[in-house]
Amino acid sequence: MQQNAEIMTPFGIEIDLETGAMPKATNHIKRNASDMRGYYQDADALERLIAAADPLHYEVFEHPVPEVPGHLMYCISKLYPGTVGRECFMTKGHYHTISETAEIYLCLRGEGQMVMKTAAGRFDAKPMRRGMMVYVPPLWAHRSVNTGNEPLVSFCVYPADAGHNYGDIEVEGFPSRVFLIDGEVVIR
Ligand code: PAN
Ligand code: ZN
Repeated sequence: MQQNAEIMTPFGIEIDLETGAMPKATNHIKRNASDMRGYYQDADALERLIAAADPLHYEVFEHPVPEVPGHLMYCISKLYPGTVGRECFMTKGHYHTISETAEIYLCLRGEGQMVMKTAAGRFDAKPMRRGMMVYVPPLWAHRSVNTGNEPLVSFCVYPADAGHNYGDIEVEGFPSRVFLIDGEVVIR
């Protein structure tokens, strides 16, 4: 058998499938409203939110593995509910740096949408709710959006060497946004 990767000792860790809590997570990424400047349509509404409380927007909990081919990175993504104007709280969204890498999101809690786009201009959105698995194929940028009133929690798995390319989405954005208008989810 060919042996390129270093031998790693197997491990198991606990994940609470109701809340997404991963007690052994060692990496904790936090994004507040003030980290989201430039992402929402209503920039003034975002500034008001920042001035009022600068609430926590989303968190990612990771128990890292080596970022080399063959390994699988996995994490819990927890996106809080809320709106900026009428636009639902969302993650920044990204392509993978190695763009030919896919990702699986298994939704554990909450309600939302996974919005996706390709560089060539295709757009798609898939609903997220407990028990839904969204498969993000290679080449699709992805952003999760919370349309509900509790945290949107997902377990994500992707190739550990994939990397995150935020710059292209900062420039291009997504062709559609997700709003809550009179209690209805509107993607436009
Ligand atoms: C997820 C995301 C997580 C946060 O783990 O990184 O939901 O979203 P942003 O990275 O767009 O801020 C993932 O897709 N990893 O590849
Ligand atoms: Zn990703």
